[in-house]
Amino acid sequence: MTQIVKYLKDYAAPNHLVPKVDLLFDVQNEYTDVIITLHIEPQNNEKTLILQGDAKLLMIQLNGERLPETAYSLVGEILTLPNMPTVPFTLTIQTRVFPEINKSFNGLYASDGNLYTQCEPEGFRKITFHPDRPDVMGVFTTEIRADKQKFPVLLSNGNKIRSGSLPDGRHFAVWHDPFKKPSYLFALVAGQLVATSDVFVTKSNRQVAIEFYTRPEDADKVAFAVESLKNAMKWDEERFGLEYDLDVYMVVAVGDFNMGAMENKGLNIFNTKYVLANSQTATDSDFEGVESVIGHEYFHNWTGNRVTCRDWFQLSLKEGLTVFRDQEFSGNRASRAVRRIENVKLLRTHQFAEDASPMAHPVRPASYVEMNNFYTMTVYEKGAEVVRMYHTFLGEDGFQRGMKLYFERHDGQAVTCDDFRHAMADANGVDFSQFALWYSQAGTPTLNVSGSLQNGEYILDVKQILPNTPDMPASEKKPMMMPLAIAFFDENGKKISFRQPEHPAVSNTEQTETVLTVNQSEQSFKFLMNANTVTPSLLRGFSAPVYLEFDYTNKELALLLAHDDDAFSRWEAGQTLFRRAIAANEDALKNGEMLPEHTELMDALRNVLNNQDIDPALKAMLLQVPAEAELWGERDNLNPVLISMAREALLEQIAHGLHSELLATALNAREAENADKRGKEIVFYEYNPKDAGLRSLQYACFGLIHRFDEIATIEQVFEYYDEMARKNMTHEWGVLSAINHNHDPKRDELLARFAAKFDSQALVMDKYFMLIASSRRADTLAQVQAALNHPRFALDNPNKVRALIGTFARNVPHFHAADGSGYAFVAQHIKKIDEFNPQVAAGLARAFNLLQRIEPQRQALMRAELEQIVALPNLSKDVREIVEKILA
Ligand code: B3K
Ligand code: ZN
Repeated sequence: MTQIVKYLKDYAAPNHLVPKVDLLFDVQNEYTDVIITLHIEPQNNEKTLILQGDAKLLMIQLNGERLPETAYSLVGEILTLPNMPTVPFTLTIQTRVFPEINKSFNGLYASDGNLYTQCEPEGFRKITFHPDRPDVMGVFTTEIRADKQKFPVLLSNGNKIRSGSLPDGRHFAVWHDPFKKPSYLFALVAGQLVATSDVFVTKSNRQVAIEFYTRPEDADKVAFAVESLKNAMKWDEERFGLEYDLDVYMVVAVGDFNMGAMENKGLNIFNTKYVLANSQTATDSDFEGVESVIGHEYFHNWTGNRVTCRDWFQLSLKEGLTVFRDQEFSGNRASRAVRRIENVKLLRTHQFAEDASPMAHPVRPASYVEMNNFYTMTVYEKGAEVVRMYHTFLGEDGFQRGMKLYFERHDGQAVTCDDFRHAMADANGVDFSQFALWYSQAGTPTLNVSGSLQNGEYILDVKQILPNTPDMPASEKKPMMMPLAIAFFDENGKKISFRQPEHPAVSNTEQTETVLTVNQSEQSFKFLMNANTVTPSLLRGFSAPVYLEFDYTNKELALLLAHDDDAFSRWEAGQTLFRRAIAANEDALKNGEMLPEHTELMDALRNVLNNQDIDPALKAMLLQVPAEAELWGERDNLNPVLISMAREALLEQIAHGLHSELLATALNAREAENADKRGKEIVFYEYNPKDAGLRSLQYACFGLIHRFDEIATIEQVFEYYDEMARKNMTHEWGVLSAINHNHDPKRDELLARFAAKFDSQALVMDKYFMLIASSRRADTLAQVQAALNHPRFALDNPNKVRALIGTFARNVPHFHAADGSGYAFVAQHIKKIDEFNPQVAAGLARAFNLLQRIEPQRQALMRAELEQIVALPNLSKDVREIVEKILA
């Protein structure tokens, strides 16, 4: 089957603009009729109008006159009208859609009897006909008519300008959005929902009504999201000078949603997971997720909605920038340093893996078959790193000058990543032409660095190595421009001051840290300093999204781990020690030898645990061993189960070697968390960043301690589970996660109690399914299969699928089981789910990403499953695109 590939190089400006759109939604029981009136302005005397639509077409009128069917043709999703006027005209089109049977959660769909829309990127065409491309922007007025009892709440973008009753127990509401917007930002919600209201007063003293819509039984879980929104609104005014522009900001929570949330103008629609949180049902990291997604969607109002993308290739223009903004915002929680490490860990675990896979693509993809497949870690997270590099080069003031110019030039427009880059360059008089390569070259660069000290002169040699990717061989790639932040430490862990003789601006200045501009394949940098031994601290703050190679000794790494004042570099030193220890374990396991002892690592960790000056949240991060996917790197012929065993073995070595230190650290953190609560009437331990840090440290330790003695552990946990569960969900989850791999039947009993207690809380049931699917126990696949029949599991609910099947697909020993049972299970569900929700199915298919780099036996098993999938006659283009790339 041939797929239609769209290319960036084929972009052409639209031949018809649609500056005004009037919509009427007539909601009936089994269907909804949609009448759209497009006010069309032809460009360049173009007569042929092309519209996109994938809805049942009932009729078309040109300037109010019905068109005969001979006046147009509809082939697939493309409606061609050949003889249209070359002066402005209106086209009125009626379609019929069936939301109750739409389980793709794309376009207009029903969930729990209510109606919701999802239009980004190309869902508007599932509702009606329109050019449906982001560079065609218009002012929308939307009328909704529906039964008053069944649909008491009727919402769309902008401000409500009229509402009232209609005959037969029906009513209507008319919404008008004064801001021009692309069709992907259109939204409609109708149903039985309650509003939690608040007010935000903007810096220019305008009152903005805040309304969060939920099911009545969830209204007790929105307070934190409302607070987060107000914080985000304030933060954007203070940091970026950006103010909200409508009179109302609405957020609607829905349990059936393909992703996290959607930034529709004035009417965000959210997955319940990122709105609903109270301490009984949500963990600290759930609270943090709510805060950052609420911030993210709000920040889109300027970076995405006011200035949008010219075409979908430019997606990172809004997503990379908005992720950068939400990362900067998530300010309440822990320290900046810890947040930075969390973001880097996410990038390196998932984006680096993507970059090393057949799905690798540049931050601005050059082609796609299904745009939904490109809402990726590369576009979002690497895109945010690209924005961060501008910031690192320009500093906060220079970056803000660039942002200001960007809005001055482009407010109300649909633009490109180049427009953003030009604004950054022009506002600062900096040449960023080489920097454009970040948007066109895929793959993770490697910086290979070496250093030598002679007579007070330290030379740092930097080589830049670019990888082959499926779209481009390394030989065609040009060296990239990136900031390399560095400092130097002496043998006592003190920072060394230095001069850069070759750097005219600062050649006489004593510095202790600097940012180098790397822009060639090989470069040397010279530093003058008074020192005998030098340990460089490189890529500080993770100043560029690259692999860094430097031949540190373990002793040097231990020095950095103990003394580096850059939290990322400090953490990274520890990570390198972990990686080395795991690699050594892997060799030993492969050769049937005794595991090495890792004395330097153990000593370094002991120092970390005993160091009372380290912030608890950072200490928890320092104890985290790299994730499995981080260990795969760019290796070939890999056996993921062996690597996983080597990693598990290290965890057990740490548990045994540092048992008493871990226990003392955990108990101290627990004591610190309890201290200020004694004697107070506390129902639940509430989320706050300080306590969250203390809790993350407790469970970082307990997760290890529980490996010390499985049998004693489960007995103890059985005793104190209720006490912990009474405190809050973070404790309850922490305890359950720590014993989740335990083979004792008491583990099953605790999980069953947990499920029974939270039977009516959908989001907590997701946690139950995650526990089942992430266990390393031998019977996990059987338990996952049984869970499919649990009354609270639903294959058509994306959160449930991700919790159970998605989690299982990341459970390395089980997904990669040598008999292929894990592959078969996931493949079977990809096929089933693809029949009604291609996006969710395509998400699962990415689990097979490792195909080309896995050892031959597993590779054959994986391949067999994938070949069966591509052979399906009705396979969606979403899954087909992913699977064909993996197999290619
Ligand atoms: N822009 C949406 C994502 C839409 C995904 C479509 N498959 C949410 C966000 O990034 O804020
Ligand atoms: Zn976004």
